[in-house]
Amino acid sequence: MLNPVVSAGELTETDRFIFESWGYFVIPDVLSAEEVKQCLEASERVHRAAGTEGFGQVGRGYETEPALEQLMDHPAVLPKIRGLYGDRFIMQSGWNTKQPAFGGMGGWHQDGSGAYDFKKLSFPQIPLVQLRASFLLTDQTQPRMGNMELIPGSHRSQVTMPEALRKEKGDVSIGHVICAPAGSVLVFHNAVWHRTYAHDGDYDRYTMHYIYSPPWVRASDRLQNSKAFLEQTTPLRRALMGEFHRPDAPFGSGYEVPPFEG
Ligand SMILES: O=C(O)CCC(=O)C(=O)O
Repeated sequence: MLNPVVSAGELTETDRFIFESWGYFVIPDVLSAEEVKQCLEASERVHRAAGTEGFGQVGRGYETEPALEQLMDHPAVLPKIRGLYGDRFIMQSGWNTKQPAFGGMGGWHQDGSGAYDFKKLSFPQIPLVQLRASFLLTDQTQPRMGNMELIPGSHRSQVTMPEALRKEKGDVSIGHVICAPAGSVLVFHNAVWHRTYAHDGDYDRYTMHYIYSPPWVRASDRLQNSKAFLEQTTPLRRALMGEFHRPDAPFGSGYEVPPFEG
C-alpha cells in the first residue's frame, strides 16, 4: 500500500515533495516503547484532571507533564517543521486527544479557526498556518484503531468537499487510513481534509498533537503562558511558546531566532 513514509530529522527535498503533493507524511519510530508508555500515562492523567467524557481534546498538558513536554521540540520532528517554515515560528497549541474505547467515526474537516475561517485568507489555495505533528500513542497498525484518515492532496483541491462526502460516516474511496505503530508521528497541512477513523478497541486511544504556526498567530490552547512552566522549561521551548524579544516590533525579521542549536 502507498504510504508517505520519511526518515526522522532534517527535511529532505524528497520529504518536501511528498509534503507538497500529499499534504502530509509519516515518521516512524520516533518514540521508544518506554516513551510511549510514559506519554500514555501522562495523557490519562491530563484527561482525568480535565474530566473528559467521551471524545475530548485537552490543551496545555505539556506544562505539567514532562513526557509530553519532551515532544514539543523533538529532534526527529522539529527539523521537518523548520524545513517547511524556516526559523521563525511558534507552537500555537498542543492538544491531547482522547478517542474513547469503541469510538465512532469523526467528521471530515480541515483545520483552522472557527473565529476566522482560513478560507478568508486565500481560496482555493489555503495557506499553511497550522502545521500539525501528531504523535500516535497507541498502536494503529490496522484500520479501525482510532487512526487518522486523510484525503491525499486535498489541501490543493480547487473545490471544497461535497456535502454528500462530508456527511459520509462509512468508508470513502479516496480516504487514506494512516496505519502506523505507536511512537510514529504524522505531520500534516491544515488544509488537508481529514477525520478520526473508527476505533473498535476496548481501550481509550490517545494522540498528542503539536501545532506550529507563523509567529504572529495567537496561541489557541492558552490565553497566557504559564509563568511556572516558562521558568522550568528550556530556552528553545520558551521561544516556541512565543517568548522572544522583538527589537523591531511588531514582526520585522530582526527578532532573535529560537536557540535551535542549544
Ligand atoms: O483523532 C484525533 O486525534 C484528531 C482530531 C482532529 O481531527 C483534529 O484535532 O483536527
